[in-house]
Amino acid sequence: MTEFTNGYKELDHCRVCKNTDLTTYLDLGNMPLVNSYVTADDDEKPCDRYPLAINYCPECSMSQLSIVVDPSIMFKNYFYRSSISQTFVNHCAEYAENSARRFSFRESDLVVDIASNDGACLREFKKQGVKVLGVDPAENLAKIAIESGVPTVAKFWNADTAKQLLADHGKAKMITAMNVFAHVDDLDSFLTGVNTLLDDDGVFAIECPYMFNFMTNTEFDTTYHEHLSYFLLKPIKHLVERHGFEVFDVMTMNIHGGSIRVYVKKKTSKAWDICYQNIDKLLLMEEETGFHKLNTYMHFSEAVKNIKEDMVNLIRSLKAEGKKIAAYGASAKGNILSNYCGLGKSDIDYIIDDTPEKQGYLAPGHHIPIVAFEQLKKDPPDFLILLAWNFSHELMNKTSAYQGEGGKYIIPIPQVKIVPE
Ligand code: JHZ
Ligand code: ZN
Repeated sequence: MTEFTNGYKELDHCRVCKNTDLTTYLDLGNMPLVNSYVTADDDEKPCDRYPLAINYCPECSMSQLSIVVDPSIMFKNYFYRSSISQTFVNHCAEYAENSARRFSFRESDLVVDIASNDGACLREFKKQGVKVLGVDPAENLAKIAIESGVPTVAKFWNADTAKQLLADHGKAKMITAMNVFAHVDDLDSFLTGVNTLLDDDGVFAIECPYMFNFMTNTEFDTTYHEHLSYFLLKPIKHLVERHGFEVFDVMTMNIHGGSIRVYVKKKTSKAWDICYQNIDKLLLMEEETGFHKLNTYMHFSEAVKNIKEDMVNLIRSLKAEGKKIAAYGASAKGNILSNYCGLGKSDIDYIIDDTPEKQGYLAPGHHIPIVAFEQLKKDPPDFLILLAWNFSHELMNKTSAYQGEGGKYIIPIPQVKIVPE
């Protein structure tokens, strides 16, 4: 019997501390699934929509969606490819080099990446001379990763998968979890699995979007059904400690709109020194910024409404002047931003995306067509909305010819602005 009714279940307690007294501070209404791209044949068919709202837990300061959509609907066939952004690939290369140095990798060491996508991260770790193994439920992505030389098991990560991998591959020196921790409902099973597969002196590193950037830059469009949790360091620390781990270092990074990387070890391990300074500094910053007070979150909703209003007003006035508008980056966040602002085919002619798997499809909700880069030359707009605003720099570099001919950009986050003004 499935635990999901109509594809989702309500979450009536905090995922971290189990408290049942939660408060909603952001409600984006019913939104489509951001990575469920639509074929041209289904253009007339409305997309399935699910409630999208964030709840706050006053006990442990965790923010989490009010529902959980059945992960098998979202992740089995997944179009998002992490290797499409060079900025992200460079980030992974730096991560791998840094890890090899800091954790003294040896040839016999195994690095396991949870939610390894198309192998982007592990290809970089492999260059450091270690053994690598990817785990990802998307069969289409596992196939791409394997073809590129990254052994990958097409499974969801959980306690059972870890037992199987332990039997087949032995213990891991390092387990990386990039942009997956926020996607997981049962974090207890997730961490039990890490405990099983991780070497006693191994390193587990969680990387995920950081609540500080989410809140201060009003990155509301990174709210979607895949992102079940919106993390501060405090609840991560609480959670891993409950599972016999210890945070030994933490850093913030300028990727995906601002992320946090948390280094974790087994409590019993003496292999890695604890960088109390970094940990305490961030915990204090979280407290001083007001992240443990519900009131801080209540203002967020107003800021979100302001962005919507600014965006809608700008697009409507440009359309009234007869301007042509397109977008770049059929990203998950872009699909939320455009759907929440009620933008559609009459506002945005097309969305460029370099991911071959997305091209030819329609974006979820409003069904705006997704096209290859060449469309920009064939049919240039007056304005290009950077829906993947987290990669604005890379997108603007790629489109320098468009800009050279007078083309302008609209960057929606943290405030709606036209570039150049
Ligand atoms: P991008 C993803 O969200 C999905 P998305 C996921 N849920 C997650 O957790 C976050 O990342 C962290 C395209 N693009 O990375 C590629 C180009 O075409 O901002 C992507 O479709 N050319 C796992 O989808 C999109 O833009 C380029 O040069 O919001 C970017 O999506 C570049 C740089 C990107 O994440
Ligand atoms: Zn809680």
